[in-house]
Amino acid sequence: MVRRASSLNTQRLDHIYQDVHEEDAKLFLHYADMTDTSRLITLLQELEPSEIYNLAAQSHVAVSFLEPELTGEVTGIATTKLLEAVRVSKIPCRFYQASTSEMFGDSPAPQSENTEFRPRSPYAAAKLYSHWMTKNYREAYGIHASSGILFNHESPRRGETFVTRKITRAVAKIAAGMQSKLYLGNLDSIRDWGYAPEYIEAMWLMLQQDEPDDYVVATGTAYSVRDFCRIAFEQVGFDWEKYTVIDERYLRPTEVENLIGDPSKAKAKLGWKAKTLTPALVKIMVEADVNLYSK
Ligand code: G4F
Repeated sequence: MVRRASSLNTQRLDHIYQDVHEEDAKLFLHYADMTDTSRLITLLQELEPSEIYNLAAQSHVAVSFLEPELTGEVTGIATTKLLEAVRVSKIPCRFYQASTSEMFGDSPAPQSENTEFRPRSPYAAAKLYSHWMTKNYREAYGIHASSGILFNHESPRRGETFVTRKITRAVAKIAAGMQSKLYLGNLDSIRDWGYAPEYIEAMWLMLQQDEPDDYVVATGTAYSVRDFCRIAFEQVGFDWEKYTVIDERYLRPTEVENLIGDPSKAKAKLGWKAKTLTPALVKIMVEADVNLYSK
């Protein structure tokens, strides 16, 4: 689904999009908006999908403090609209909900499917609502609905305002003489950063199971924002401390300090295990940005 905008914003799909006849297309984008229930129903009736992946969200945690209500509408209530569309249309499709490690908030690490949820942002609270609604539609209506509780997953296609891409892009621009400093907020946060393509495979695996369920998807390893920054600058032979400046604008009203996943269940039931750990991920992302900016 794609939202209507006056200028194109689908650049990250350009590599799979082809301007060919609908029947030959690998990817077809349908105009729809997650806040429009009637459109969700007509689209489902038209397509009769076998699988639905709900990744729609206002997904930036810091922005959710500025736009809490919109975040609640799109990241929370819209999931119910989509689940309702599935229920009333009676199409026997499987449903994936993109839940998130942010739902754990300040619960002690490592976090598993049995860890208490203690959300610390409007984004996390909205995602937790969607998580519970997905579980409720599974139990109440027998819908094959699963939630993937994904820890941070990154790639060269990551949006530029998330910390990983902000860092790797800055490293490449500094190396190319196009930028002088990198301004960051909290360097002490610990995250469990994995490689997005592998996480997509885990999502798909969840919908191939006979029974729907919830799964943590993570590498099980921990690095701080400071570590990520240091490793990224090392890729181009620079000392991160010379270029990185703390800027209070990037601090959040409440922070999630420590997210480290326990992916044992995904390994046991889905046969899934992360192959790319954080240092290798940093290398992939820095190389991609160096290529981009050296051009
Ligand atoms: O890259 P981030 O903005 O990602 P965050 O908040 O962990 O959320 C991401 O991962 C979640 C999965 O756990 C997703 F659900 C969510 O949609 C999103 O994809 O920030 C990571 C950490 C935070 O602790 C933040 O405070 O980096 C810290 N940070 C420090 N300086 C910064 C910055 N984050 C951003 N975005 N920009 C900074 O300048």
